[in-house]
Parts: sequence; C-alpha cells; structure tokens
Amino acid sequence: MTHEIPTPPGLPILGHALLFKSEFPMETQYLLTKQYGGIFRLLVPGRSLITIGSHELMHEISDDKRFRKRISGTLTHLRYAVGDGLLTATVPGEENWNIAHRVLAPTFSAISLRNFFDDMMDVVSQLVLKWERFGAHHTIDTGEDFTALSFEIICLTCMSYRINSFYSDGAHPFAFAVADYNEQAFVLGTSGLIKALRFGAKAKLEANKATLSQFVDEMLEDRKARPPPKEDMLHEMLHKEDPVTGRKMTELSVKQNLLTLLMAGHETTSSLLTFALYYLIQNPVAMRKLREEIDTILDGRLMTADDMSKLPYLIAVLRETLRLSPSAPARIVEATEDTTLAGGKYAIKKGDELIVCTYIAQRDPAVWGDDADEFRPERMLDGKFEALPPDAWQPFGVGIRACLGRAFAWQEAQLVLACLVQHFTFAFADAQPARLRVRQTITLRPAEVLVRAVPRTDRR
Ligand code: MNH
Repeated sequence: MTHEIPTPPGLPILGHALLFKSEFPMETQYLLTKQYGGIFRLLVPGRSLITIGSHELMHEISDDKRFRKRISGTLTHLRYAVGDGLLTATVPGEENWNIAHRVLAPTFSAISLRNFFDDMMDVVSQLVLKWERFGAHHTIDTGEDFTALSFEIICLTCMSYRINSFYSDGAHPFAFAVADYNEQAFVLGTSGLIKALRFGAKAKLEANKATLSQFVDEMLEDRKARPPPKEDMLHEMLHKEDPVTGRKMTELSVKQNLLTLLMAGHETTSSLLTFALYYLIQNPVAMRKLREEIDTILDGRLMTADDMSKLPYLIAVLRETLRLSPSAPARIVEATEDTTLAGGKYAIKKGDELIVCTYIAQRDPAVWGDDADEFRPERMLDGKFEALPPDAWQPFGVGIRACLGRAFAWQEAQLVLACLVQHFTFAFADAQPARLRVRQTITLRPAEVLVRAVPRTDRR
C-alpha cells in the first residue's frame, strides 16, 4: 500500500505560491520539512513539485537509473541563452552535450588545472594588493570583491581575457550582465507571471542576452585574428576533436559553452568564498586553527600548487561551508520510470518532477546530529568526511550531471582563502548587520558580508 505524499494546505489556483519569502524561498521549504518530513508536495501555478529534504531520500534520488536531471523552471530560462550547452542540455538525447563533455572534461581534471594556478594567483595577488592599500579601516563588501575576482579568474583561464575589474568601480558590464541574466532567469522560472511582469524580467533577460552574445562574439573574432597567449579552455573547445565521434564542437556549441562556463563558474565560487569568510569571522577558534595551519605549511612564502594537498583544515572549512550553504541550493530531477520511494511508501510516476533541496538534506539531523545547523569544520576532519554515508554531502550534484568545475572551484577557493588568511586578520565592519541575510536566486549567497581586513604584522 502506498501513501499520499503529504501536501501542506494551500490556496486554489495559487497553491503554495504565497508561502514563499521572495529573498530566500528555501527557508520556507526548510521549515516545512521540519513540519512535514523529508518529502512533501508543493503546488505552484502550472507545476507540481515533490520536495525532497532528507538525506535518506536525497540518496535514493541520486540513482542515475531511475532519475535524471530535468531542464525546467529557471534552467529553461538559462537555456534560452546557452541552448544545449553543458549545464542546460537534456541527457540522454542531445549529442552536443556528449561532445562538449568529452572535449572539456580532461581540461577540468585536477592535474590539468595546475596549468591555471599561476593565472589564479595573479588575480588573487591583485585583490591582496587592493585590500592592503585600503588599509585596516576601510569597509570591504566581500561579495562584490569576490564576484569580481572569480569573474576575472574564469575569463582569464577560459579565454585569456582580462576584465581588470579591480581597476574600475562597480561590476564590469559583462559581469553585471551575467549576474543579472541569472537573476532574471530565476524570477521568470520561479515567481509566476505577475511578479515577472511587474519587474520586467523578460525585457531585462533579452537585454542581458544581447550583451552577452556580443561579448562572446568579440572574443571569438579576436581569437581568429590573433593566436592565444596559451592553450586556454577556448583553445581546447575550438581545436580538440572528440575522441569518440572524431568531431569538433560546432561554432554555436563553442559559443554556448563559453557562456555556460562564465555563468556557472563565477557566482558559485564567489558565494562559497563569501560564506566561508563569514563563518570564519563568526568562529574565531576555527579561524585561529586555519591561520596556524597556513602559517605552519606556507611559512610566509607564496602558496604553490603542491601545497593544495597539505591543508586539511582549509579543506574542512570549505566542505563545512558548502554543507551549510551550498552555492547551488537545489537541483531538479524527473523519474525516468514509474517507481516508489522510501521502501515502497510513496508512488512516483514517470515524468514526475522532484526538487532535491541540498540545502535542507545537508542539515539532516539523522546524519549530522542535533548541532547540524552549526558551523563545525571538525566534522569533516580525520577521516570523518570519508566515513559519511553515501550522498550525505553533495553540493556539486551527483552522477553524470555533476559539476564539471568542481576541481576548478576547489583550487580557486583554496588559493584565495589561504592567501587572504596569510595576509590579513579579519573583523566585521561596523555596518555588518547582526543577522546574516541570505539571498537565493539560482545560487545562494549572503546579501552582505562587510569586513575590515587588517594587514598582518605578526607573520614569520
Ligand atoms: Mn558547477 C553543474 C555546483 C563551480 C561548471 N555545478 C553543477 C551542479 C552543481 C554545481 C550542484 C549540478 C546542477 C544540476 O544538477 O542542475 N559548481 C557548483 C558549486 C560550485 C561550482 C557549488 C562552486 C563552489 N561549476 C563551478 C565552476 C565551473 C562550473 C567554477 C566552471 C568553471 N557546473 C559547471 C558545469 C556544470 C555544473 C559546466 C554542468 C555539468 C553537466 O551537466 O554536464
């Protein structure tokens, strides 16, 4: 006998649409999980979403045989700009995904990424210099600077192109267009027609799309006119043959995947860095342990690629940050066959849409205990991470559609955080609100983390 999937009381037509806080809808789903358990059904106009918020069920859904990624909601609106690029393709079915994946996957391996270490260090050094010049009394908006930093890094590694964000005020027009495109896609994908109309989301989406398309066209023209300074990702996309079909990526696919990497590859990492710094300032003991580790291993010299495997506490800090605040807080899958969940308890029909709330399931007390909502890097140390039940920690998704940029993000985040902690001590600026406001679009990020960075004088 199967059970009905629980459904909170809702309104006719609007269903549960009005329950959600617009800044941070996942907070509502979190509270509903406490009340209804790890699975419940939400109805919003035109969609019925089965919400998954427990580790047990997240694990069950992470089964490539019965469930696969579905392009709907926000991703449909991203797809409008980037087509069957890596993030927004339907698989199986769209051959361009297979080709692009085989062409790019080797570039994203941890070994190849060492080629980009110096570029990343170059950009981080610019940020360190900027903060040193500001001095100890300046209020730094970390989200803003980390977004500029990660956009600069993705442009440099992808296309050997410098935005030079640290030499201008505010976001670069292309960085702004990427961020605003993502935001409008989220409004269109989740908010229903009335709000989308009110904010003119579609018109903004179009304007950003035009800006982005023009940007990438200029990059491609420039590349045809001049050889690149190094074999960057664009070089691979333009010239490498897919080992299976012998085909190269089409011109359109190159363009769409360039844009995909710019979109997928900067706000996520910037959000990880912003949250990590927030948690570290909140938790002085963790900050002290991290600083001691970095001072011991680096001993005052510049970090190298070889150091990345020698900093276990730094890795634990990043893992714990992504557990509590996964940059991509949810993903959407559909059932590929009629099936059941929870040992036959709930019936799922082929084509049913499920939203897997990583943000909620990674706080499941059944795995993480009663202090699941607290930042404690120690739970990721000394073999404890490796001993976790499968799929307990999955901020990068799972299976064939898992994040391609995982090692890239990891290298960038380690390098940035290590360099910053090596050079500065941090405190919240006076303007920092007592309670952290979280903003959710397609990503999750703090509304503001305002800090003061005091250049260290105690370094060996
Ligand atoms: Mn990333 C897919 C999280 C950084 C490029 N990424 C995904 C998915 C998650 C994710 C989750 C799966 C989405 C889904 O199922 O719908 N990504 C992250 C996080 C970070 C991140 C938490 C940083 C922290 N991602 C990056 C970076 C890049 C990148 C950096 C590129 C430089 N991500 C991708 C691509 C995909 C993806 C490409 C799509 C992979 C595929 O479906 O083939």
